[in-house]
Amino acid sequence: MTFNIYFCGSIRGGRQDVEIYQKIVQKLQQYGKVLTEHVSCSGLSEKGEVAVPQGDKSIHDRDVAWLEESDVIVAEVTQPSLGVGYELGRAVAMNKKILCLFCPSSGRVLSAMIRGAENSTKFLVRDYTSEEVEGIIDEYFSSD
Ligand code: 6IA
Repeated sequence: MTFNIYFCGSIRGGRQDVEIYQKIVQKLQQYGKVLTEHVSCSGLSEKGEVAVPQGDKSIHDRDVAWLEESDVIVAEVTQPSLGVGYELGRAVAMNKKILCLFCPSSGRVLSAMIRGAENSTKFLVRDYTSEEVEGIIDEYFSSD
């Protein structure tokens, strides 16, 4: 089965982890259509200003529509981002399947509102290293 996959990653929260976003998105593309491939685009800066004639409201409304259309949400949650947290809250309210990926070697401690949402069924949180992340994604999609 191929999925509609919504990938979440920090934009205005900071773009430090864009290389790992690219690795994750490339892997996810083996399993379906990544609706939000632009999140991993290295040309997109923290200001999120790469040709945005439409403005923030249309970005929000389009992203919420894509969340509705998605089968699975995969979020890289190491770099704290208000937008990613908001997307995850909306996705929980929509009863979507969610995989959060966190890199402990960053030295950060994940928000309790994300770590604490893990329920072993629809909302999973996986700690990863860069070498492990593709295997974690394979395991997630093969256990479906
Ligand atoms: O608060 P943040 O900016 O860090 O939120 C990041 C999250 O919100 C991502 O997972 C995206 O899905 C969503 N998001 C935030 N800004 C944009 C955006 N900006 N476009 C699409 N989704 C966004 C404009 C860039 C575009 C013209 C390529």
